[in-house]
Amino acid sequence: MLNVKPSWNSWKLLTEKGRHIWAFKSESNTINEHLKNANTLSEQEIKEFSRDFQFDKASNPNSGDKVYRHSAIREKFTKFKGQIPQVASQEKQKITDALINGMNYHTFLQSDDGHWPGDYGGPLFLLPGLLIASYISGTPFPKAHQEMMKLYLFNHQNKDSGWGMHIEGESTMFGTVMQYVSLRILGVDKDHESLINARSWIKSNGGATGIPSWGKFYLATLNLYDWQGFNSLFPEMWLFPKWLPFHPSRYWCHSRMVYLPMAYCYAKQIKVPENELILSLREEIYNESFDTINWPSQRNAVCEKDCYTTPSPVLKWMNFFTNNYEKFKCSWLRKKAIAYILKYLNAEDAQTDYINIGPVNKAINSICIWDAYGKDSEQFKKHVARWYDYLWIAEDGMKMSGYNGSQLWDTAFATRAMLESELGKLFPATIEKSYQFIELSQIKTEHPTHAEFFRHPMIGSWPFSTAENGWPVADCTAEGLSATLAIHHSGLVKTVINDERIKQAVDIILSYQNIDGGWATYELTRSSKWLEKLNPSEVFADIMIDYSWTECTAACVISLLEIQEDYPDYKAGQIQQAITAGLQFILKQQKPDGSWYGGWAVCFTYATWFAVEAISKAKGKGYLKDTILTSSIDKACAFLVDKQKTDGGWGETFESCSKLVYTEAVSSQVINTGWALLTLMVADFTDKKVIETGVNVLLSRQTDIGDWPQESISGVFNYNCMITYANYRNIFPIWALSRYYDKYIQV
Ligand code: LAN
Repeated sequence: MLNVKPSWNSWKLLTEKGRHIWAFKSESNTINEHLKNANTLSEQEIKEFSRDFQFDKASNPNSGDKVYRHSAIREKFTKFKGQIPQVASQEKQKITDALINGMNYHTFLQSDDGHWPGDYGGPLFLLPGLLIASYISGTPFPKAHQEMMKLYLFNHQNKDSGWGMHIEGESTMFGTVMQYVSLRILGVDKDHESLINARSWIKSNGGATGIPSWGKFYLATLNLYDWQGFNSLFPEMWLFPKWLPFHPSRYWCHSRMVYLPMAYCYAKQIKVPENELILSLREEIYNESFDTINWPSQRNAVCEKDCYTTPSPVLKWMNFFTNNYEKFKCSWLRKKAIAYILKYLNAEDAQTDYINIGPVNKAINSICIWDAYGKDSEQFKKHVARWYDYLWIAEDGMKMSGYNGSQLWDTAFATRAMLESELGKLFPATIEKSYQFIELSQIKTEHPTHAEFFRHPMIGSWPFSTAENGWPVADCTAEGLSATLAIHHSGLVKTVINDERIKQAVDIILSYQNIDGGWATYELTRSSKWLEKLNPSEVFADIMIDYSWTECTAACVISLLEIQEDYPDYKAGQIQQAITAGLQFILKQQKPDGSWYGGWAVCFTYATWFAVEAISKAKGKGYLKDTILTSSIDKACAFLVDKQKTDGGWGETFESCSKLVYTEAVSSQVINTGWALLTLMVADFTDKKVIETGVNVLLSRQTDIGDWPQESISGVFNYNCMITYANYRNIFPIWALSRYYDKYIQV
């Protein structure tokens, strides 16, 4: 069982239609009251926090989501009470029992509204952004939250006293300066030992002038860096004619929505007034005296530990022009640009009910709205209310999530994993609740300003998190649809998502297909790859446009294949064409060694699973020549067999993602093992020994209550930043065991 610490119990997760917020010592279950007791924190309680949220990063930087999991199973947990099917042999019985235990445990983690809440932390540059927004706007977090945030920041300090981009990463200037400044904002004294050491890391690596551009931006808003040292964001570009191939409406929506509020802050040169803390920090983070720094020459200075993408000559030229433009800019045009940007920011706030598309623009939009309308404005208050949607508590403290959660995504996967075999039907109440959540999360209306602000149509789609977040995602729509179909097939629920809604989802999926045959994330690919030459981020790759991805494409192809079975008459010709082009795209992405690179999880085992799942489901149905499909599958299986570790499992590290080559983990990982097993089984791989030894790894790692251990980090974005998917350690072992049961055990 969990090694439960007393003060974990003072935090309670409140959930409502997918929204989740941690409340401190809350007697009530309503989200509105979650802050009621958070400001009265005694010295005694602070001591208890630092005792109970001690975390040993050295043994594993990944927390196990123990606080939520403990609260979910406390008092309620029981072993499975139903009838466990008796199967032919003892070996098979062991697997059946493990599957039931695994599902039984996971059902206890489902919240009343039907989704699976979980830790979605990992990146370390998110919480600092939010803290900076709270500092600039003079809106501090309650005491209880502040203490928990401090603990998180301290807990993730590396041995060398710096911090990484993400919890598993080596120290970088971006990570270190951002956490350092955050701790100071939270009131930690500069003579605290950890800060003394962190300072020496910063100074010995060249000082904060070498922080990458996103860090320069945050420091500038804090008046810790001169805006002169920041390449122009050319706010006027938002007034460009829309047909231009480099108009910002063609950027990947995440870049668009981050550079939008950044441009506002840049145009307004927002900075907090100097005060004691700021003056002191200016002395703490630089190697030279603040007043003598030659700011313009710092614009492209980046600490070598942070460099992931090098700025292209085109970007350098563009910066040359836009930086010079600043000297001669026309003030009415600038005002017009600011007005347009503000209108756009308001639209994004309204469309997402102030959640915003993600954690970065959440923080920066808050700063802009505070600047535009003031601290007491309704708009700013609505922003602040949503800060809490992004905060998560685990045994390592309070972190900022990479999104407002992964609600729909995890629910769809968990449901499909369970329903892969008949045994899932032993949990009808869980499936019923999942269905309610999936139903609730399908987007039903279009926002009035969606076309004006370049949004892809969304009626019938599913988002990654909640309907309120309201950004449709191509593969989340596919997963939502596949899960819906699986639930309908199970016969466990009364159908609410009717044919019309199913068809709307199909239409959305079709509308998302790119001309290269693949599917991207939130939108169509709206410009060409050369735009990447303008990527100014230094720390992320491929962020400028929305690219087609193997995983997104496979998810869409799979759901369309399922639709063809269930709704054979619906747009049959168009769907057939879409599937064919999708398969061709997937085949083209296969590496010579038989694997596929995964852009959204770690890594080759993930994308290989998606690809092989799609190809195997399509085989024998006349889409492409079966010989081509078979040879692709065979190569993929050979790849996996080659990577199987001696204990029978598979394991990759996050470096697979950033280095683009398969990087084997020291020990096998249950999540990678799950993906590899799912692949081999869907491929009907003939050497059953390979599969059995893999299954044994899953069985041997399972805990008494049916959980699996949290091992290494399993999610990624933009190649270089890792993100936690806490539910994956349950979902994928369950899914693999379900498939095993379905294929080899059930008679
Ligand atoms: C996500 C999370 C989900 C993910 C999948 C659905 C798994 C993927 O198949 C498509 C892309 C998507 C939707 C995705 C895109 C990038 C996100 C939104 C994230 C990884 C979560 C956080 C990340 C976002 C960009 C983080 C903020 C950082 C910036 C660089 C703006």
